Amino acid sequence: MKPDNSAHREAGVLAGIVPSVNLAAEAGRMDFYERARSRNLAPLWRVLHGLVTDRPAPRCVPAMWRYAEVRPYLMEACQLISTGEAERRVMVLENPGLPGESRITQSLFAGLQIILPGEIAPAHKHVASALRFIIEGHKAYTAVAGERTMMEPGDFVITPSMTWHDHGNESDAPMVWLDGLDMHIVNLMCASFREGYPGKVHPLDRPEGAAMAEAGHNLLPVDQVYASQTSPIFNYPYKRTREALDQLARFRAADAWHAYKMKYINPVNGGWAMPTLSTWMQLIPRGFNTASYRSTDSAVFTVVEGTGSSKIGAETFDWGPHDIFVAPSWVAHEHTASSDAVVFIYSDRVVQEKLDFWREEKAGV
Ligand code: 1HN
Repeated sequence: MKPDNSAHREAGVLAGIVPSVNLAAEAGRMDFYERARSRNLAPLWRVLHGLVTDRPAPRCVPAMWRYAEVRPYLMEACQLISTGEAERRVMVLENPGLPGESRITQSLFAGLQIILPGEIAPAHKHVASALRFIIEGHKAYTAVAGERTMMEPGDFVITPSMTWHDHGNESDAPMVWLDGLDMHIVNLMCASFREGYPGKVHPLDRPEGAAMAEAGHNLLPVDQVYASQTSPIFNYPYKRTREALDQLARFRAADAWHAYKMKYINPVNGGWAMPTLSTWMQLIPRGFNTASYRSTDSAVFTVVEGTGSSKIGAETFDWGPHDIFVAPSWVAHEHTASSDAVVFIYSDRVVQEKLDFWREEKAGV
């Protein structure tokens, strides 16, 4: 048994130890702790305040990935491995506070996927839901549950839980998108299943545009039963999103904290488009400075258009198109746009709301 006065304890265990515990007396309890451990028992009073913190204590830190710096690595990956060999050629955006964990925040995955002309990312399905946010390229498709959609920059595309999906690039240029997944939430609950499709692509049994026709016009087929909690619209095209923001900004005043921020909704129930990932598109007009804001959902931001800067905690990040940055839980952030800026955002807010965890704080309120 190590003596209890080690630097290790100072650094690690002290963060969780109950303040009323007499540290000098702890040495005399070591034998008890050791014997208890052999029975798979541990004293709560040595860890309690690390388990139940006074406020969110994210290990995730504010960080940014500049697309100009990341893109060469995506291109290099294309020289080194095919989509066929990799299954998905994705470079994971790893939060510097969570190295080696494939996490951009404690609950969220983010990666940049690149698919070259003629390549096919083979069909599979899994419990984890995915969002795709298109960064670069044209006319590559994703097929989800038997229907294809062509993807354009700024489109928000959904792969619902346990639906067959494959991707292909029939254009003559590389296609890059951001993958956001909830597998860390799935894995927290130990609820993961995954299956590969026996063929390369899953058969198509619906025409392109079917989902949009059924659910994309504020109309739904009468008597249609929706079993899934995910929106039946699986491509929210940028053209329509951008137009909505533009029209909104013509007659509404910008919100002090959000400027113009629209949530993607599921037309079946009016709720979030996905059951585990909240998604938004935000327009920050040129010269506008959003007031300081924090919430318990760590969020991932992807710039679509424009330039600006964000103060996240003590750090300031200057950004432009395709840059990706992250604001950890309960770290105050504010944005300034130097030209009209459009930013796509996703977080786990929807999960926290369902569990009654979610909180926000608006500076000045
Ligand atoms: C996945 O299935 C895809 O289907 C992308 O394109 C990224 C990251 C982790 C696990 C599964 C895809 C993924 C992924």
